[in-house]
Amino acid sequence: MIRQVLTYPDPVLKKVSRDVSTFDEELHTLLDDMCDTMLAENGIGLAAIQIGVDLNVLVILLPREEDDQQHREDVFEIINPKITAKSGKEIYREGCLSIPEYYDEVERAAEVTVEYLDRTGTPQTLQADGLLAIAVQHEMDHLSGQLFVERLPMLKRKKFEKEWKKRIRDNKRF
Ligand code: Y12
Ligand code: CO
Repeated sequence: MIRQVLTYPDPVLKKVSRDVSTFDEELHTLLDDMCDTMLAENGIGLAAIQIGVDLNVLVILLPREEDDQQHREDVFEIINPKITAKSGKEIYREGCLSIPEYYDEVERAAEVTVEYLDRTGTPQTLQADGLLAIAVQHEMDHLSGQLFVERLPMLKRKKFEKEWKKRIRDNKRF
């Protein structure tokens, strides 16, 4: 089922999410709905808080190199993630389904190691680089109530806030 994605500055997006302790049907429905919603909105990543659920759950689905298409079976379902190692630096022009039509450059670690649980509660380790590493860090920020615009330098952040207020005033928000 497709759920509604909350948009900035919805205060729910600032909530700190909590760990999942029960790996049941309800969690599986949440994960399936998150994947449906991400695909319906043309996203490549989504955190549960973006649909109003304050649990440490995120999904990421990158397009394949061979056909540039997203294949549902490639989805990473990441629960209670912890970054255990990071290295390097990379600047990427990010976007977010909660801040539609705004993209800006953010610096993050180029490689990360993430320990997490899958939908059955089984521990997994992911060593990510490239777009996957950026996506994991972007989505993990959502779990602590942080949006990528909060990582912008002050002047860019001010410009964003001005543009966004104008957009809300003009009722151009989705
Ligand atoms: C790199 C950087 C950021 C991430 C986090 C995941 N971000 C997204 O999935 C953002 C997707 C997005 C899609 C939009 O829709 C379309 O382009 C049709 C969009 O909407 C508009 O701009 C109208 C905004 C964001 C992962 C990896
Ligand atoms: Co986002």
